[in-house]
Amino acid sequence: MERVIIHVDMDYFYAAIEEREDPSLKGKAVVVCMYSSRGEQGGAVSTSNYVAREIGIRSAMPCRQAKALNPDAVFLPVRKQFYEEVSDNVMEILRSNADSEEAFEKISIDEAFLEVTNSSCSDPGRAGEIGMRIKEEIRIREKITCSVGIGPNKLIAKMASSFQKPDGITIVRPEEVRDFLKPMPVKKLWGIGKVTEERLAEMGVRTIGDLEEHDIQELISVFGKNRGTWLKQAAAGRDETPVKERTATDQIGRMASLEHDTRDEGMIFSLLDELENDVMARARSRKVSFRSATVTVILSNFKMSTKSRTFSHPVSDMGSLHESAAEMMQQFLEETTLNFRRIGVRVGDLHEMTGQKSLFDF
Ligand code: TTP
Ligand code: MG
Ligand code: MG
Repeated sequence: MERVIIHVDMDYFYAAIEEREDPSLKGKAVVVCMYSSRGEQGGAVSTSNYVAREIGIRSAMPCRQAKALNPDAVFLPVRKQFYEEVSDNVMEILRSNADSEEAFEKISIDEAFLEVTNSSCSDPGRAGEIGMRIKEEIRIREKITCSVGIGPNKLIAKMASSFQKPDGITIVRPEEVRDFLKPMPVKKLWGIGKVTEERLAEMGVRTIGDLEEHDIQELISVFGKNRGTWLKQAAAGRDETPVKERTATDQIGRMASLEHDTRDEGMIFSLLDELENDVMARARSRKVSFRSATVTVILSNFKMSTKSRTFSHPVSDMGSLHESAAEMMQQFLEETTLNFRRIGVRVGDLHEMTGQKSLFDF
């Protein structure tokens, strides 16, 4: 049975909540700013509503620059905890529309995947009705809007939800996947960052269609086996990753800030080592092995990205964690030219190590 996946992303989330709380903001340019601990001068734009976007105000832009673009815009400080409460409510609505409690995956404060293969009888049209119902429920209960994407996998659903924003719904049927992707610039492919985009441009690859037709051997020689193969698959709209909840109890993780924003590999990798040691110590005391490792990076523009690796079997040794975490961190460094602000490591898919001897015992 062909899978049907829904991706939901809230529209201008933080600013939408602020508009809801204060109706006098309606129609005005609203900019939500993250003022760093280094004082109001250092702040960056978290998000802005669509009125503010029309005059060029964007996430991650310095607040000072946003003020220069529109001195009359309303500037508000981030109220993260409050937004998280709204997020929890929205996530409950989404989870209740998934095939099962487990067929749900929150991927950020304002977006999630839900699988509806069963409840839609594998019919994208019926999934569209579920999508409309979700939009309605969120609008009535939380008084904010969202955009919905529906596709045969997570990659397509995610890209579909940003196709029509705000308040949109986009259905991409399996037979439409190719035409949907083909004309888009490669940077729109979920998972392609600036560095990859630039390297592909040097190879004459501009659209996802170009990428799909490109010689796989050349992609592998430039990007390595994993990434090269992934690029080719993704360009064809193929993605088999399951919708799977990452619950906090099934994970052990730690995050920390670098002393200052930096790209210095010495500083980044020594903090990474420290975090790995901490995570390993906690895994040992809980007597668990793990099957996945995740590295999180928050960049100087506050953008957070994560990468994960799944091992073929549960592991419990420092070497496995260290090797995969270092590799992921190296990739982050290659994919962006920005400084790093915070980094984190976590292990997941935990397995109890009862009875059996483990590497720890040696
Ligand atoms: P997004 O979903 O990327 O953006 P958005 O919901 O504000 O707007 P859109 O309608 O385009 O989806 O991010 C969700 C929230 O995360 C956003 O409201 C604020 C926060 N955020 C930051 O704090 N910094 C950032 O750089 C980005 C991109 C988002
Ligand atoms: Mg959003
Ligand atoms: Mg989002």
